[in-house]
Amino acid sequence: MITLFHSPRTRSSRFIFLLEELGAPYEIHYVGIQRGDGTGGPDAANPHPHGKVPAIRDGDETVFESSAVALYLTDKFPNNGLGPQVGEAGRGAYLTWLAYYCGVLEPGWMMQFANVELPRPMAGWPPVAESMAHITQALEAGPYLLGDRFSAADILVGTTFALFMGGPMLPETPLLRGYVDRVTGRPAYARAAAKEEPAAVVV
Ligand SMILES: N[C@@H](CCC(=O)N[C@@H](CS)C(=O)NCC(=O)O)C(=O)O
Repeated sequence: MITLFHSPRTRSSRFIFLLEELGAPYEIHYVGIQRGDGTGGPDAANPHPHGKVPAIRDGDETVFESSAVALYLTDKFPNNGLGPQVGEAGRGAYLTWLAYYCGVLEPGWMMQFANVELPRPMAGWPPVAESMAHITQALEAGPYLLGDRFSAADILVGTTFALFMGGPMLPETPLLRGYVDRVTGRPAYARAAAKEEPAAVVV
């Protein structure tokens, strides 16, 4: 049984989506986090060393960082094919997109958001325009990052695009709209959305 440490409307939401896709046995432990508006704070029940979400527990294992959690889960629950396994075609691209998401896309966006510029050889990632051109090229061949195959990498990237598309960080294009609709139109996404908030207690 996987325990997902989750806080509503955060980066952990997409792991309910992934766990639903995988058909994995899981429970959600709802935890508080420090929010952007200054409310909330770290929750003693959360095993994440920085009080963030997502984190998962599987027996004695604790896993955090979105890309690591995605890889751990798709390796552990391979049946629905959400991530190419070791030795399978597409494994290299899959690992690359998972690392690209957290090591290239997110830092680039955060730098743009904060209006910070690092000299290119110092920053380990290209500017957003360059990474978006790379992603666009992959999706044009697509329809998913791995071509025909929907994977957990699309859950990370597609749900992030769903949040930011149309805003100053991510102008909407027909290609991105189609991609986001394909990802968020999946039945597992709707099932996950129903579990996003803790069930209301009836008194
Ligand atoms: N790189 C981490 C980022 C996790 C993260 O920053 N999560 C936010 C919620 S979206 C959080 O927990 N913030 C609370 C805090 O920073 O204390 C990952 O992708 O797992």
